[in-house]
Formats: sequence, structure tokens, C-alpha cells
Amino acid sequence: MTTLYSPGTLVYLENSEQGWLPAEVSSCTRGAAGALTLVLRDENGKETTVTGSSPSDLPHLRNPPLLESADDLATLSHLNEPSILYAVETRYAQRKIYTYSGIVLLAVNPFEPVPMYTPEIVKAYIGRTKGELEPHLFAIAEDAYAAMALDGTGQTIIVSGESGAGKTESAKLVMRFIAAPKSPALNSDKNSFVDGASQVEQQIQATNPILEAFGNAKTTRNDNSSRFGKYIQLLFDTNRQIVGARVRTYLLERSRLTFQSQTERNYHIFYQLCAGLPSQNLRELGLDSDYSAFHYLNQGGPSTTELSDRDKFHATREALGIIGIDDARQTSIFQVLAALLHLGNINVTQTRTDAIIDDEDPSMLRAMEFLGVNASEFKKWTIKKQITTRSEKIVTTLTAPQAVGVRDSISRFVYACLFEWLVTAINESLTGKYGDAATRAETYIGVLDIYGFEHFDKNSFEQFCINYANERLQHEFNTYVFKLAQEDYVKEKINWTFIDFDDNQSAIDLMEGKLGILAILDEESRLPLGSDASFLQKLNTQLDKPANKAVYKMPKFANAAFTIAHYALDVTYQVDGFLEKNRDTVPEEHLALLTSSSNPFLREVLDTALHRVGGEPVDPASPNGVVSKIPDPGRAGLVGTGRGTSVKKPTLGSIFKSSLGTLMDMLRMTNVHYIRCLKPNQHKMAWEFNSLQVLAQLRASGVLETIRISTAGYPSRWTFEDFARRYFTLIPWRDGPSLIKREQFKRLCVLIAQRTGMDKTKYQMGETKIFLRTGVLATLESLRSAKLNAVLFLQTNMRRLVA
Ligand code: AD9
Ligand code: MG
Repeated sequence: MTTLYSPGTLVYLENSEQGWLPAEVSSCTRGAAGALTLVLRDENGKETTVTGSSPSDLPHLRNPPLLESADDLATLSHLNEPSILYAVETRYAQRKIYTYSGIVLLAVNPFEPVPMYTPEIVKAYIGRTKGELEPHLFAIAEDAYAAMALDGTGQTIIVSGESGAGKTESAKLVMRFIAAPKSPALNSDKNSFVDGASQVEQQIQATNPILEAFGNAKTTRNDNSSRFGKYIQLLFDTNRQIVGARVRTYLLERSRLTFQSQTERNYHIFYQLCAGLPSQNLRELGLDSDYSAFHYLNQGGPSTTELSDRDKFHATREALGIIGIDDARQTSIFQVLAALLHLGNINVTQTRTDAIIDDEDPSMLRAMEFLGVNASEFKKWTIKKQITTRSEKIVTTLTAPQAVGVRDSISRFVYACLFEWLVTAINESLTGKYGDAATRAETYIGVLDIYGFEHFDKNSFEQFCINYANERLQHEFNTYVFKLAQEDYVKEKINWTFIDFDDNQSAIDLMEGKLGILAILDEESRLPLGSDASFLQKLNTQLDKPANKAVYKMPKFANAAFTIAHYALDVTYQVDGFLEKNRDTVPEEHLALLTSSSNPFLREVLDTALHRVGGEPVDPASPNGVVSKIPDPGRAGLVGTGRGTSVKKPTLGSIFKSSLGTLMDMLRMTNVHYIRCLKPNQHKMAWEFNSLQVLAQLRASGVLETIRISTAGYPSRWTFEDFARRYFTLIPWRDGPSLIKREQFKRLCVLIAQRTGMDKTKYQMGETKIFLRTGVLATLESLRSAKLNAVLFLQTNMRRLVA
């Protein structure tokens, strides 16, 4: 410890506002009990005294200025939280938004257009390996492409980060790079299509405006927030040519359709429709460019993006056309959307106890006309409920709020089916009508754009699902990075004490295990009299026990809530609404009305969404009945293969769990690449960096955890041969070449370590590889380049002398 700190040593001083401040040791005294007292001077000249006897009590060491903005954090000689943060911040200030952290690419949102995606830059990254150029999304994309091209192994690029961090933009750029690497128009307007691009490339790009129109909305965090998870597989044939693609979506947020908070909006498509459709068509649909009359649109605050809604509408229509949805079908889609808006305006009132709807309610008549459903049947089953017991059927009346609940559940259900239908249509177009692209495909690169970890003031079922997904992704990440690393140590028989990294398996078990939260929720959801309150009670009796102490907590101050200790953070969930959201039911009678609608388009939409084509359940893995070699990440269906009362309707939670399971199986079969997007500040300001906020995200993304593990271990590992061939120049010239010739690589490695005076605690020799701690490679590299320069200098001067 005495050697670590001396006057002049650069350190970080902990600071409650900024996280850490750079400082310098100005004096250093050792006390009687071995405690060290340091006087630190920060950049403003302010002095602070720190005393401690173990490294954890003393300030973190800071890197020399030359290394502070290294483009791979793994190469920093001091790896600690402040150094990482400082490196990312320094780079961001230099307009360098990308930084590697070992296998992860960190991407800080610039919040303004940056000239980093031009055709020249695209070209520069093609064919280059990851370390050759500045860190970039394109380097990750090229890395994935090269790995796929090498032996056909499937690849997945996982893009994560909190809302507004830049996942969707990054995913689009990656897709563009992979799908159209030589395209000249990559830097053109984001929503225009690449000129001269092949049909496949055009179709792939068309998926973005469509999915964004129907699945993105303005939220407080992001004006264009994705409200669903997306996995797109770009399919390649044996010649590594792109032949098609396949999209899977996860858990579209349904509540938004019928409710938005004041600062948010409904899905973009509704505003686009009102702003962009010619007035004649608007009139036919009973709509108006002023949408304030619609309950589903006027709860949200005034829109700030109205101007572009019209342009976006044209982009959406163009994209729909490209994937083969012609004008007539587009009109059918718009009719269903209009029907939903009218549905939301159905006036439900109440007598003393019972809900009533006027037989002539104009919104109801219009909505039913467009949906092709009998209005009086609709009305009946909106204000009444039928319960089937073993012996009889009992009809009861509903209250007005309950009837509104039924009305809104129908809107959400139809919209979710429409979204599912669109995804199917996109896939038909991208795999070819008869699925021939899927048959021709030999391998693929998948891009996963999924919601990051969420924790708000009030967290509900949606946050539970999102955080559950993140918990599983984090687990895969841990497994990938840490377990594989440790297995390598065992295989190579090096001395290694297993460090106990924070495995989050217990949190996952708590959520999805046989007796876990999702299971208890499903059980409760199936009880006719189940309630959020009794769900919580069951959670507490079954889960609040010593075995779960570390992960499950009953919050002290919040009522009707439970807390999970996630890998990133403790999150408290309010149980209010869990049951209803999980059940996600439309009454059976309404389902029957909708599926026998006189509107053939609506019937098709529902049949597709319910996984029934031609009346028969379809294998979701091959929607066209075509068998593909490419494993399918599964689809997040809405309702299982059964209809009617005999088959249990799967709950949203169970559907999500199974589609996540399929996705994880799939990830395990691929090489995984990670992009972690970071949001530098909460108000979307270009080039403003809030250290504490970024630090929280680095923690939540597991990046810091990876670094902690890798500094404890041996992050660099080279085969004896690679190491020997690179560094044999560092030992006397007679020995090197002759040992290389005799292929005595291990012996060479030992010699190199000895002759360069490598610290014995900094490396270990395995069976086939040499393992190095952080920082060692940096030293060797600088020795090597010094040596090479010296040789070069000698050669040049010798030549001159001879001449
Ligand atoms: V959410 O979880 O879907 O709410 P994302 O997807 O993480 O979120 P998004 O990609 O939509 O965020 O980015 C938010 C905004 O940041 C974009 O609308 C752009 O204005 C801005 N952004 C993101 N990445 C870039 C970039 N590489 N260059 C310029 C960017 N602007
Ligand atoms: Mg997004």
C-alpha cells in the first residue's frame, strides 16, 4: 500500500454531487497501526485528509493523463469506477461517443446528428478488425459479419440501455451497415430508402417506419420511444449474401392504447392518420385532422411533433407498400384504427347500479360498422357479464366503470392483434411469400433492440416483465463473460481462486421458478375471485422466507407492494393491476363476436394473431409451413392455439416467459456482441454529461461488474504460439528466431517473461496459453514498439553509412 500512494500520486476523491473529483496526493504519512494518512488536493486547490488502513478505505487511483481516454477501458492500468466514468466522460467531451469495454461497446447518445455514418466511414470499417480503427457500431457489425462469414456461426448483437439512450437508432445503423455495406446513401435522411438498394435491403429498411408508427410513442423520456422489444434476424445464404430477414416482437405495451399520461401520446400511427389522410378519406372514417374529440387521443398532452406526423404518414404508407400491403389493405387497416378511436368514444353511463349505453350511440354504431360486428350484441356483452358455473349460466350486470373496462379491453386486444398481423405481414414479405428465403438461409445475424432496466416512482406489471427480461439477459451476459472465462482457467489448469461474482440466478428463480412470482400470479389469475390483494398475500406467505432473504422483500413503507433485489437495483412493484394485466382477457362473448365479424380483414387479423390460419393452429416456428435451418426465436403470440372455453388461455406473463426462454436458447447458440447505450443526461441535451446518471447506468448494465471480475482475473489470454510470435523480439536475437523455428513456443514465453522482468503475480502459464493480468500487455507493447523503432533506426542509419 505504501508503494501505491506517495506525493504526486493521482487519485479520485469521492464527491456526493459529481461522483468523484480528480485530485493529487500532497502528503502521505504512515501511522502506528499501519494506517495511512493522505492529504489530497483537488483541482480547485482544496485540501482533504483521508485516513485508512485497507485499499477500500483509501481513494481510487487515477490513470496517467495519456491513458485517461483510452479507447478500450480494459487497457486502463487502473480499472475502477471513477476511471471508467472519467474515461467515458473525457471521450464524450472530445466528441468520441463510442468506447470499448472489453467485449462491450459503450455508446453515449450525442443527441444531435453526428457525421459518423457517412459512406466513407462505412467503407473504412468494411474488412477491418475491431481494434484497428476508432471504436464504432460499425466495427461491432463488421466483427459479427466476419465471424459469421468465417464458419457460418449465427451471431447476435444485443443493444441495451435505458429509455432514450439510443438503442433503436443504434440498431438501425447496425442493420443498415450489415444489410447494405456498400450502399452509397447510408447518410441520407433516416427515413428515406437507399437508392439503388436491392429489394431485400429496401424491405428490411421498410420494417423500421412501420414498426415505429404502430409500436412507438412519445413518452416523457423519449419522443420516439419503442413500446415493444424487437429481434430481427438478417438471413444469409452460403455465399454470405443477404437473402431476407425475420422479425420477432415482444410484449407490446397495451395500456397505452386506452390511457396516456398528460405528457405522453398514444401510438404515432393515430396522429399520422389524422394529419396525413386526405380530408375526403377522413370524412369517410368519421375522423378529423383535429383529433381532440377522441378520448383515446385527448388524454395526452399537446403534441409537439404534429408537423412531422404528416410526413411520417407518407413514409409509413410508402413502407407498407414496399412490404406488399397495397392501398386497399392500407384502407382496411385505417378503418380498424378509426373503429378503435370511435370505440373509445362510446358513452357509458349508469343508472343507480347498472351501466347503460344508448342503442343509438353514434360512436358505437360507427365502430361496429367498421368492425363488422352487430351493435346490439356488442352492447349487451359490454354492460353484462356471463359466468358459467358447473350447472348453469348466470348473467349479471356491470357498473359503468366495469363496462368501460370491457370496452377498453376490446380496443387493446384488437390493436395488439393488428400489430401481430403486421409483424406477420412483414415476415411474409421478408422471407418471400413461400418462405424461400428462410429455406435458402444458412446462417444469420440477429439484432436485439430491447427495453432496458426500468425503475420509476411507481412500477407495475410492465416494469416487472421488462426487468425480468433484463435479469435473464444479464444472466446470459454473466455466463458468457465470467463463467466461460473461469472454465478456461480450469481447462488450462492455472491456479485460480474462484471469485464469487454476483450471480443473479436467485432473482431469476424468484420470478420464474415453479413456485415463483409468475407462477403465483398465474394461479391467482385463474381464480374467478382472484384479486391483487390476495395475490400479494400469497407472495408474502410463500416467498418471504429466509431462503429468499437476499432477493425478496416486503417494503416497510409502501402498501400493496413487494420489492425485488435486482442485479442492478432494488425495485418496488405496486401490485395494483397485476392480475388484470396478466389475464388480459376480452370476455368470451366478445371474442366470439369479433372472430365472426363480417369484416374479412378483421377476421384475417384475428386469425393470424390467434395463430390460426385456415382454421388450424399453425406451427409458430414456421408460419409458412416451411422448414428453415435457422432456429427461430419464437413469437410472442397473443392467445394460444385454442379457442373456446376448453383450452386455458395463456396469460401474458406465461407467454412472455416462454418467448423469453426461446430467445435465450437462441442466444446461447450464437456468438454474442454487446452494445450498451448510455443516456448522458435526462433532458436530451447534446454534449451534456451528468456523471452520476451515467454511473448509475453503467452499474445497471453490468459493465462495472464485468470490469471488477476481469481485474481480479486474467483478462488477456494468448496461445503460447501467438504470444511467442509477437514478442520474441524482446529477448536476445540469437534465441528468439531459433526457438520459433523449433516451435518451442512455451519455452519462448517463459523466456520472454523472464527477460522482460514480468512480475510473477502478473501472469500464469496454462497448458496451451499464457494468462495475463490487466496492464501487462500495455507494457509489453510499449517495449516492443521501442525495440522495433530502435531496429528501424539502426537499419536506416546503417544503410546511410554503407551508402
Ligand atoms: V426507448 O427505450 O425505445 O424509449 P431508445 O430506443 O434507446 O429509447 P432512441 O434510439 O429512440 O432511444 O434514441 C432517442 C433519441 O436520441 C433519437 O430520437 C435521436 O434523437 C437521439 N439519438 C440516438 N442515437 C443517436 C445517434 N447515433 N446520433 C444522433 C441519436 N442522435
Ligand atoms: Mg427504442
